[in-house]
Amino acid sequence: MAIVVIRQDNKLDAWIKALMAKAPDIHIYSYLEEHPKEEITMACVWKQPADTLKLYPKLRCIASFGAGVDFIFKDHSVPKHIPITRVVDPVLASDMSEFVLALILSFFKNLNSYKTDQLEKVWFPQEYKRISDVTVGIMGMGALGEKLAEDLIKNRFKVIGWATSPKVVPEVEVFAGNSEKDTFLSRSNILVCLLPLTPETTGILNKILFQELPKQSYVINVARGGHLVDEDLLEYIDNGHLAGAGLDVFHQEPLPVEHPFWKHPKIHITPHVASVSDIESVIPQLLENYRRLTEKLPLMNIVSREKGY
Ligand code: NDP
Ligand code: OXD
Repeated sequence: MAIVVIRQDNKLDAWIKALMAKAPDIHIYSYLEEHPKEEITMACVWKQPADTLKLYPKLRCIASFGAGVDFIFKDHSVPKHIPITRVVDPVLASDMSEFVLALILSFFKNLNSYKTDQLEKVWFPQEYKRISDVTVGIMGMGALGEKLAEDLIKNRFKVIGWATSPKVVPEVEVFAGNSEKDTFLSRSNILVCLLPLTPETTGILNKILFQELPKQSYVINVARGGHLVDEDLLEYIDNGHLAGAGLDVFHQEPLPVEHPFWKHPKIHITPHVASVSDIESVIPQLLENYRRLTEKLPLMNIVSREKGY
């Protein structure tokens, strides 16, 4: 039994080093080195190259290094019978919540546009907005959405949520399913997307949805670029219906230099950093699942292949 670590970014070595330090008795390989493929039972992955996962005949668990698993489902070479797990971590959730809170406050305290004014030496006080003036609508009331809701409530925001199934979340009205989507949208002055990317949610942030939002709403997408129809967002900001957007995720990352989002004064861009898996906090759950695999116990945080998240 052994683990292979597969990720194409510059964090490959750091994760392997940290895993080895915490589990010196487990064989842990980088996918880039020569390794015995028939020994591998667990693959820890982040945006693996297509066709890599089918190389391991004894694979029994594919563990995402992040909360999202869309990149695993997108790779059609991934064997269908192998359980897929994901990260569910309080640090990831509180990091996301802090980030979204910062985006919300920068928007409605006008900090984004004052920064643009500063660069042009423009002195132009804008209408003052308070927390009591806005309702935040969270699309996706899962591990991250619920934590965000809790923190926003602590900060005196009115919060509503949307999920596939009904939920009871203290002080938050949660709408469920497509039949309640429009009511949810009509009350969201700030819309935060924290949905998983699935066939049902691809392109969900489009002009039909924007039209349902109150005028001058602000859209925050910290989930996946595939949720957003880029042209529709530009159209709805430029026609004045939306006040702007905070975007952390994009169809293509890094965002291509010629993309119109870069220079749009009402779009605030960050490079997919809203919440990043913390090595110290995530490694124990990866190793715990490896232990469970070894002892043939049920794995934690398995995603549903049927639902795609
Ligand atoms: P969860 O799986 O815990 O929660 C997903 C939520 O979305 C659930 O409430 C689910 O409803 C709801 N949902 C799913 N499909 C639909 C649908 N069709 N209609 C309505 N609601 C739906 O995910 P997490 O909260 O852990 O993570 C969310 C996403 O955030 C990840 O998939 C990832 O893409 C993104 N992410 C982005 C990061 C960044 O840095 N930008 C960092 C980490 C994650 P129900 O509860 O009823 O099943
Ligand atoms: C994740 C991410 O899914 O960082 O965890 O995007």
